Amino acid sequence: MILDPTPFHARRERVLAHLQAHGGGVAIIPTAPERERNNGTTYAYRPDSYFWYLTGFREPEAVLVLVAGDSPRHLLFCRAKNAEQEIWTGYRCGPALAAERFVFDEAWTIDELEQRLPELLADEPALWTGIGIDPAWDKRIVAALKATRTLARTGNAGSTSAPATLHDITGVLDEMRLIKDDSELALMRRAAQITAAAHCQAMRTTRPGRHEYEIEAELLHHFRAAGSQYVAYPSIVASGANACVLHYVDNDCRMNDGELLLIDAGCELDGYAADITRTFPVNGRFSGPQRDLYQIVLAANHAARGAIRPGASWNAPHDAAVAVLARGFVDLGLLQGSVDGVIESDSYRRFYMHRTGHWLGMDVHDVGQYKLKGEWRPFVPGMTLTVEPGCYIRPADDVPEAFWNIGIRVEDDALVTADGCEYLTGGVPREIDGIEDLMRS
Ligand SMILES: [Mn+2]
Repeated sequence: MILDPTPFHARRERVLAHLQAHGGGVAIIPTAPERERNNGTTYAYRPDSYFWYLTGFREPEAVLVLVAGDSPRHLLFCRAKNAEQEIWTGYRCGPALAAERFVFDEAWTIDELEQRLPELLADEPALWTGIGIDPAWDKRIVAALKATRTLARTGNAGSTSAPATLHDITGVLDEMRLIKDDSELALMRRAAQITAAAHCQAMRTTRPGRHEYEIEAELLHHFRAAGSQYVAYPSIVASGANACVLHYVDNDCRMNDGELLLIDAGCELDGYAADITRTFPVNGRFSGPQRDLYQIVLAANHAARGAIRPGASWNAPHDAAVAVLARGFVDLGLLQGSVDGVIESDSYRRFYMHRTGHWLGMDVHDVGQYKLKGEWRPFVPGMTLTVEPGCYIRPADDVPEAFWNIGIRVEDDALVTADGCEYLTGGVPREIDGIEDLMRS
């Protein structure tokens, strides 16, 4: 695969500029380890998001090192070429070609990491890395610092020292990742398109008597056939009462006439997630009570979308969605009292117990603070987030039976633009007419 190394190189330059502005030092960022699933088989490999964001390099057993200072350097440790191993587990780029293709000043084999780290850390003022994420990595960092001190005592006539300061680099990287650049947005748009088309296919192929897993298979087929590498998270395909289980992933029930089907599924394309939820009738026609509830959730989605613009608070779309949902719950007789009372007492949370969105990016629940100094942060162009109001009605004596076991969520992926927000997920209908028309086609 031909890959453009330019955006990855530019991000590393930004990290180096940050180090430079904060006393210099060396940044060390490892990729994710391979993980065993059971008895000698591993999970599909997925690189660490920070490492991937800064390198574009997808092989396991690799470490990025950035050295600030008068002559900044981009360094990579990766697996050596190995003719025997490559027969079994596939191509390895090797340091020489990796340095050329991914634009590193130098690259070495991963076996040299332990020996070279003390030399790279000697006389540096600070070490920047992810701390407290992976205990195995924390141990390696402590060992490298110890080895650097030993080097300082024994080598070079006592003229060297180990870094005096240890910085957690994830906060710096989180703020960078929160604002998407053009190459990231291109991938997120494509991931959203693929996912929207898969949801359309799910709507076209759902009918009473089929099983949830058959529809999951339609989604997976479409994701992979369109070139995406993984699902961004386990797909939720929940018919009837299953939709009231927020993280239902068994997907093994038969779908019945008269039920709704809630699908929360998204693909991951070249490291970027999409996250879409649609809810539609198994038989292609919303019933009266389903329609009443659906219109309320849809109106909450519209209201939340309208509250997203630069300068608005992170919490504004949630407040807007809650206001619409609370009004709807009171109007339908699901909750008693005034709309303000329902909001102030949190009683709406009986039917809407989650928040209205999260950051979206390389991780489906992407990195980035939601508050700054204790206050909800304002939106800035280039941020991407989900908008996902819902309602979940379990059977109860004080709830009209017509609404029992209805779970609805309408989730879209939003980009904050210069003057408002844009949905990346317009490729799958969310209005009742659009859904029913598609299911008839
Ligand atoms: Mn979501």
